[in-house]
Amino acid sequence: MQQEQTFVMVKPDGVRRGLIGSIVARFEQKGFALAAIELLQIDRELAEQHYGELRQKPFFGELVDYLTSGPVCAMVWQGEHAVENARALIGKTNPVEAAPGTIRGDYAMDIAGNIVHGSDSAASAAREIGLFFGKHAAAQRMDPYAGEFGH
Ligand code: DAT
Ligand code: MG
Repeated sequence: MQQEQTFVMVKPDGVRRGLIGSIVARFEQKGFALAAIELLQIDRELAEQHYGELRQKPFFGELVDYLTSGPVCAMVWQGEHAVENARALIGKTNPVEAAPGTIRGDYAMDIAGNIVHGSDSAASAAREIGLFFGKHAAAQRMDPYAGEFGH
């Protein structure tokens, strides 16, 4: 069995709407194994690096604003054909086209707020896992609940 890892992230509106548990449940029920999970507030530099290939797009600024608007839940999920299986579970980029039964099809209405990210290839997964779980990211990490709960 060929094991693969993929990077999945619940974006800030998914976290705000309390959808982390529902999204995690879908990955577990599908058969993925959770390899890493962390709630973190990312800075603009990390958001820009993550979506670097979209830098020239007219919506890039809004995309970075969106991704840095609150904590995200970064995850690594593992299993057979993890990249393709995760993309199938997540559904098409535009929630209007995402089939009911997929995460975007069931929980999102608009492309600018499509609540979840999944790597598009094994190479992207390796790059994104390094960005979010590598040493550099760990050094930059902020406590999303700083000041609350007696922190
Ligand atoms: P995906 O997230 O399905 O891999 P992508 O990599 O092409 O899609 O784009 C990354 C994100 O950018 C996407 O999840 C939402 C946003 N986006 C893409 N196309 C957009 C558009 N035309 N208008 C606004 N946001 C867009
Ligand atoms: Mg993409």
